[in-house]
Amino acid sequence: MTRTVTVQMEPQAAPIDIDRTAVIIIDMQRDFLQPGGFGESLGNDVSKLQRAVEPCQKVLAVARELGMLVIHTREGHLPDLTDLHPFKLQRPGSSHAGLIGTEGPMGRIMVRGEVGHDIVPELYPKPGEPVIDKPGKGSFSSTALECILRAKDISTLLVCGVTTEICVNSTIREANDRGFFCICIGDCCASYFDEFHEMTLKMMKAQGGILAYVTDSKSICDSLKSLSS
Ligand code: TIU
Repeated sequence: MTRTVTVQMEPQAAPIDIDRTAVIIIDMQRDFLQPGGFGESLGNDVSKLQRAVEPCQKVLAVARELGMLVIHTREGHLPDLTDLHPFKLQRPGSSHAGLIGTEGPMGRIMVRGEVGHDIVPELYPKPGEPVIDKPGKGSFSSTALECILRAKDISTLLVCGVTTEICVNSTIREANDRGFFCICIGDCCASYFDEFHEMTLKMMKAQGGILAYVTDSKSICDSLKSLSS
């Protein structure tokens, strides 16, 4: 029997088959959310990303209870930085040049295996949940994500994470081009820039949901919970 629920979204409500739907939590890492990491080194107020944590916890709890596929991603690089392209490291003329790989209070910035690279404790993956390590902004580029989604017959993605306009946006664009129906859960995403967050959500859902439909954690949780009652 299929488990289908209708979700309130913009530009319009739509049904989703939860057995073909995955929750993907993008880059909820200390490096972006906590002081002393990559985000703060770039001059950002990292406290602005905290607002996404609790809504993500709520969505995760319901998704796990229903046995949905939950996938986490982490942006970062190999310790020898061989997967770090020169432009990402140097950004010619930028005051932010050369940050990645340097020592910080949470270890080497954006390097796999370091404390700062890992996911914040509140949203830590459960055993069995795939964790995708990616060197870029999009979650499909140079990763096995598409392979995993196809193997599990996933057609719909509920997308959460940070930052809305960078890695969430890149991932949704990649997914959209690969034929996945993307639903961005707005309050489960956050940015260091309020206006970028708002405009990214607006842009995704414009033109009849050209990139993604947009909803919020309450709408998703209410719809999903109707299955367990
Ligand atoms: N700087 C910023 O807003 N974002 C990133 O560098 N990566 C992600 O969004 N994960």
